[in-house]
Amino acid sequence: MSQHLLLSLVILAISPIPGALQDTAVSPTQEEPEDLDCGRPEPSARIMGGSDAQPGTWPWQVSLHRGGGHICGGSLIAPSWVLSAAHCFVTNGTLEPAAEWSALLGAHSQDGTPDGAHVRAVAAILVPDNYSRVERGADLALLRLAAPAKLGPAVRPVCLPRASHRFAHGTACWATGWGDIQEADPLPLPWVLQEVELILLGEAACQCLYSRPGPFNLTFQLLPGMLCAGYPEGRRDTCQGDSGGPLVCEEAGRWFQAGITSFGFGCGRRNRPGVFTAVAPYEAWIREHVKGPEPGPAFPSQPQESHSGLQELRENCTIALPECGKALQPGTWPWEARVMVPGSRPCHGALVSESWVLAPASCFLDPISSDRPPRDLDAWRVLLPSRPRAERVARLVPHENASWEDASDLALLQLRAPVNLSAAPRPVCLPHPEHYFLPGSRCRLARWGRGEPAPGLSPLLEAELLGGWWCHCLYGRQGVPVPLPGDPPHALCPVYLEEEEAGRCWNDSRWSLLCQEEGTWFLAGVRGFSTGCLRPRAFSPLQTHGPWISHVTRGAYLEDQLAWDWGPEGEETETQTCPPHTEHGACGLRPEAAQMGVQWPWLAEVHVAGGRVCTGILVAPGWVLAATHCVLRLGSTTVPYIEVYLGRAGTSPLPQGHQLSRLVTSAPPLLCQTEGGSWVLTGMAVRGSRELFAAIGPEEVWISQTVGEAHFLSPGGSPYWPPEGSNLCHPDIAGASGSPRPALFLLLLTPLIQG
Ligand code: 4AZ
Repeated sequence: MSQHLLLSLVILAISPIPGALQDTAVSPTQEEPEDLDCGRPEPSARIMGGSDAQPGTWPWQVSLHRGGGHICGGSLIAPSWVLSAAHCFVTNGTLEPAAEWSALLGAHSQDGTPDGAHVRAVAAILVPDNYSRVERGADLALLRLAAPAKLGPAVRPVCLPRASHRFAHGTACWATGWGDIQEADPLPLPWVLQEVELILLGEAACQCLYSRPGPFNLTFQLLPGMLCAGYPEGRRDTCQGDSGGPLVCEEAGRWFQAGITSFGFGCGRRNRPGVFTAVAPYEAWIREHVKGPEPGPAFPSQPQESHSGLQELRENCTIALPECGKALQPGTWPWEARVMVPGSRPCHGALVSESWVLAPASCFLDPISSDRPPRDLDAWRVLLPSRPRAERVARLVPHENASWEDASDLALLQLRAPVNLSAAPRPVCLPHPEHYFLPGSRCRLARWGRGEPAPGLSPLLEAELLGGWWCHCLYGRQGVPVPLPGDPPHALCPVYLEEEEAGRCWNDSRWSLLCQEEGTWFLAGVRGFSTGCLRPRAFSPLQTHGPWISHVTRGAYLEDQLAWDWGPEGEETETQTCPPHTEHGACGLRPEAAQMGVQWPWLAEVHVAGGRVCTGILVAPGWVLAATHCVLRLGSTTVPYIEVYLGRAGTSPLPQGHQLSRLVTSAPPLLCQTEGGSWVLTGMAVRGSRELFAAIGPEEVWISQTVGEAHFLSPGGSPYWPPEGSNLCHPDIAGASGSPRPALFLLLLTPLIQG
């Protein structure tokens, strides 16, 4: 159900629940016949973030089965009646046949044939006439059992509140069920009933939490007849499969059912508490429909003490902020973990919860004997910031597909004792699978694994995320559609902002990619050894591993997306296809003379802020080479705003009638034609000269490292510039020796969105 709700919640107007439902058929003073004791478990005796219940603690808990398996929870309110949620039984507006359902009573674990448990067929399902969808309220159902339940220590009814019953905000109540323990993470065998303590939130607090911007622009209007319970910080909650089950609160030794688990946005998310159907407003409806010779449900009057102690607290709207991903200063990462394995260099990883560190599996597993996990964990230590002593390691859990080359080179290490989280250590935030890191997000690289960066290279390298479309086209799987925002991308491409300096490359290093949203850092991706320098590189997105990490750790800090301005890029990806890659030999060819206009198809106009226009050369689908002196003002190191127009070189009119004073600041490049007819970029004009050219040849390594797709024509393996003595280009010009070094800029193109 949570999946469906991810996309379907809409703004709803407050509408009162129909009068009949608010009417109380019974005056608050009327007493029940004492024939049915309720709300008292035998004195002996996930949900997300909960724990195993003790047998007999919640004897009214019912499991509703269809097709042989648990679907929803319910509560026994009378020997022949179970209360549950309407949405469990209504599909596309149609009530499912009662005959398909059965009720399991008195069960603790659902593995095998549970002791003392028994099954009853369902004879009838009743749903309020005004029920349509969970988020419109009235999400309750009554199930009449074909035969009364056998009451005993493990099977007893719960007390129902009268319409006048008030449960105070801030009351600690309990929800129970066999539902998922996290989003899309079913309760593992032996399926022991889970319990979780939840705080009742007042209407104002709940509405305030839900009105915070969140994934998929979800807004939700809390309606009369609904209540919320949970925590602003999330982490403890009901989840899929708990629906229909009870939320009970103890008053004077009796347990009253305050709510029926109905829905929520996801499970355990920050500012998204669980939403329940309030039971008290439905007293009249329940009384009206429960008929028969058996005793009906008990509605004891509210114990005096709890009623009189009730003060209507004014709730303040306390929004929870992320608890993960806060760093006082970039680079001093409070989640930085160094795993010390005797005999090896430290392995860099990241703290993802109180007890778990994520790091590359290849730090710990021997690729040759990968089926033999290390046994000497006793000697391993984890160093965390601001911790006086090293932590000991209890367990190593490699990713099930851990391999050494790819995205699943991941392992989780459990610390022997959880650490107290504070400013440091503090876990990094992990993205949910649907997280969409916006193009242009500010990111940084952090050490990952054992690799050491080249000496002198700052581990604080700043990067900006390339749009998903470009990243996909540069590195993605060709022929596979560009993933839409909300679908996990195949790759994340940071473009480094700092200038490369000769010799300082990121060889021999693994890196993790941290991206910031609203001051909160997410571990967005990881990549293995990279060769080459600062060309944008593909990082494997971590978001696809979120479910595995949260399954193993049961408490990693998965955090919702915090920046929502998707901009036009979101829509763009839908229709765009990647440009065809340069085919071998397809570079350097000029169109037939007959074709109009474009004489030199690789030439581009580079428009620099301030009115300068200079010549650029298209060297790969996304890359234009330009002379530094054209792009940068003398003495300046900041790159100005640049627009590049392809397919024209100083001859075409400016777009949209803009007037620009054109000052062409660099002369055309020097091109030589090879014997095969292709034109080869041989030299760039030296600043201020129209005759002197700096040879491109010595820059081949840099260009090819930065632009993977640049095509170097090298017949017979020799460099592309003509051999000495060639009559195609004058050796004095083409030869590398003695000519000035060109100062070049590579411009990475991103599509310009026309307004
Ligand atoms: C469900 O799908 C469901 N976190 C129940 C409760 C919640 C979310 C989903 C509340 O049954």
